[in-house]
Amino acid sequence: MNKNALITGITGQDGAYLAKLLLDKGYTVYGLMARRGSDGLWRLRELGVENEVSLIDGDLMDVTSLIRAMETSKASEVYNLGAQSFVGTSWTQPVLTAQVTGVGAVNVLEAVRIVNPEARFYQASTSEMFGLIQAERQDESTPFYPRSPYGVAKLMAHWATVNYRESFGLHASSGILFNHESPLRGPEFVTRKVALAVARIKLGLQKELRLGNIDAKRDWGFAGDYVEAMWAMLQQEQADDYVIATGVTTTVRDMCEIAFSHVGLNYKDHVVIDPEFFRPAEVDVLLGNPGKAERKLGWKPHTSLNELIAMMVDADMRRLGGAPE
Ligand code: NAP
Ligand code: G4F
Repeated sequence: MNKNALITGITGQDGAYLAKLLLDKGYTVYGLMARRGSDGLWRLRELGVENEVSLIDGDLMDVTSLIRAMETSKASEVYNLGAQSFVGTSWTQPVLTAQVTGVGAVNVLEAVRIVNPEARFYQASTSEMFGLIQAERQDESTPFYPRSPYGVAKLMAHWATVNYRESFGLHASSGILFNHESPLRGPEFVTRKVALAVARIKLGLQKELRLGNIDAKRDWGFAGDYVEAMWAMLQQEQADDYVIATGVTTTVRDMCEIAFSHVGLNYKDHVVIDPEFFRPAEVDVLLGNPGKAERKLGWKPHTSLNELIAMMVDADMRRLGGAPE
């Protein structure tokens, strides 16, 4: 095995897990890194791979930097994970979201087409595209109905991936991934927000946790399991699109119950509903059907929501200096 891979979004949650997976498989891993003031390498450091990857300066909005990244990396597999990925922010920064999350994907596809059209391409599509769901369990044939500027931008990127496959014959696949979480999740997303608050409350550092719509339901899996599906898609002879999910949906409320009870607390004593965290349009429920991925990729999730939330709370307890439960 002597393959080169390029990952955009390598400093994000999935980028870090995917980098580790590919390194373990013997790949030489390059990552596109946008210039930032703060330390962007903490996730790669936590997984012990900070010094194993080669970072290339670049930005999804600058196609010339992507062409250079393709030339430098000589990648035969390109994973486009970079995005403005927080749904809430997409209402306050819709144009940036469209540029990074939507046009950014087209920029990567163009760089692949120009520099090495033989390279295999993965697009990080999302269950947010289903939005106002048109079927009780969403699969690859369920119509899309995005409910946020983020969902709209991702839909553009998704169809661009399909279009480059059909127009130019690129080996371009799209993973329609449902929510996936981990101890490396950004603190703005609800599972990590809850895990961090639970750890802080348990250690006496905070008393309440302010949340928005806790009746929303999500199909939550573990990011470490989901990056295996990304890799598997690019190993197929034919490029295609796949739903990646657990097939189980849970309310934010019940997820809170799991997290608080893990450390012997009752969520009802601490959760406060705050209108600030409600969204202009909500995705009420998501529930995926990963049957195609199981049949064609041999992929299955291995981590239950209880295990996942326990792992996240324990990691935050450890980071704060408390003993995990
Ligand atoms: P994440 O933690 O937010 O990571 C996003 C990455 O994109 C970060 O490395 C970020 O770098 C990078 N990025 C942002 N703007 C950029 C720009 N202009 N140029 C280059 N890089 C830029 O997201 P994630 O949870 O790992 O998700 C990975 C991908 O899967 C995203 O595309 C997301 O939309 C999609 N997705 C996620 C889920 C999920 O549940 N996690 C589900 C479906 C799809 P900085 O940190 O330096 O800004
Ligand atoms: O954790 P969330 O912010 O994730 P959301 O909006 O489902 O998006 C995530 O999953 C998508 C896949 O479906 C990805 F494409 C996307 O990039 C991202 O990774 O919110 C989950 C639910 C929402 O219904 C939200 O309204 O939790 C609800 N919620 C209730 N209170 C909250 C809060 N969400 C956040 N972030 N913060 C709250 O206080």
